[in-house]
Amino acid sequence: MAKGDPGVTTTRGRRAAPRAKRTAATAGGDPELVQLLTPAGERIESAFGPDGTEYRADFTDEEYRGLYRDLVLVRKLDAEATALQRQGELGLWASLLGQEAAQVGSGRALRRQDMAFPTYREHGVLYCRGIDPIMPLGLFRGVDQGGWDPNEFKFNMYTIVIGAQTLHATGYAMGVHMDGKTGGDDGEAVIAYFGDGATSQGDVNEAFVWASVFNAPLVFFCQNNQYAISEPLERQTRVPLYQRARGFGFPGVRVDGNDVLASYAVTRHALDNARHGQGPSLIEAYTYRMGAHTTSDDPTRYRIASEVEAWQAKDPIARMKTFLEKQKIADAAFFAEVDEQARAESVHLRERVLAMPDPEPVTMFDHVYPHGSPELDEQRAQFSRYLESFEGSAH
Ligand SMILES: Cc1ncc(C[n+]2csc(CCOP(=O)(O)OP(=O)(O)O)c2C)c(N)n1
Ligand SMILES: [Mg+2]
Repeated sequence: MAKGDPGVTTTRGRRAAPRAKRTAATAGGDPELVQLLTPAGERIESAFGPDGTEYRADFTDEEYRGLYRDLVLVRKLDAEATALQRQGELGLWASLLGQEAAQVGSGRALRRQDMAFPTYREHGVLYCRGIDPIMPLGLFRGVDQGGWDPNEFKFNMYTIVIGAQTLHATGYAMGVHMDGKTGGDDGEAVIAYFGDGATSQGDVNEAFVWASVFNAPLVFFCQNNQYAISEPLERQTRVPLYQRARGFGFPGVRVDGNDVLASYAVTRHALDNARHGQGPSLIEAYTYRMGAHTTSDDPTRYRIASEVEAWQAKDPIARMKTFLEKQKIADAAFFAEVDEQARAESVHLRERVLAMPDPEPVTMFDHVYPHGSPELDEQRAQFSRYLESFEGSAH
């Protein structure tokens, strides 16, 4: 890792973790889980992965506050989108509630040159990539295809087909490697997001094989939120998901996905290994989908309230707030200011969603190919004639 980056070394201005040597194991945590911030907001100095890698993350106070701000903003924007769907303004919404730390931690660990391949739930990563959060709302409102330029933001389009983006990411990462863009600190790494359910897909297993044997600079980032719609984790696997990596020939690690600091540290480490030519790895971010699968799902049909309550106690934002308060890194005025920013941004988001114009039906042909095609031109003309055939048509 480059000098001066969070998660590397303790340099001037950075707040070192508390002196006492506490690791995940000594803190009474799960030794299988890399954790740097407990649900009670207690900071752990370092934690070890299954291959003995030591993970630490030292941030400046400003960086800690920045991560907290990201978490709160992302949750608020997500809540606003859910409300907009309930009021009929979006066709559907896939909420990230509960998964903010996994997404903000990994999203902030990306360097500018790194490329990300999301599913349909990565609104927090999208936010970290600097994309206007209005963009996915256009997609879920059904008025555009998402709208952002994947090359400009180094964030591919949302992918609904489960697991397909892991193959796209593998091909892209193989290209990065063949173009000689790996090997140094300025090398490019690629990250592919997917869920626990996706690990049962053929695409994902093929991606594992190809990435492994071609040494692709790729981080497989699995958010294990315990469910694939109504299917619980035990219907996907008999072993912890991170252990699957070993059979494909690359390292795997399980991180506390509700811990933004550990999610950052583990992802940064894996990305840097990839960019230096050390090949792929798998991160299993152990987390929980606090809401419904999407707004068309009712989770009370297949899971019990006590399970949700148990995860509520591991909330990613609450533990960060407790930590910032205890360490006097942030005061009441800061928390109030963040809340106010989140409120103002969500109001602004709502206003812009309501103002989104409905597209002309014929524009659906516009973005199929960059330069069109004769066949498509004919289809467009045919469709236009059809629309014009209606009495009183403005077309
Ligand atoms: C190839 C394919 N099969 C089925 C579906 C329907 N489907 C949409 S989401 C989903 C569950 C995905 O679960 P998981 O991978 O755990 O991701 P999560 O939604 O929990 O983030 C399924 C089966 C689909 N979109 N694509
Ligand atoms: Mg899932």
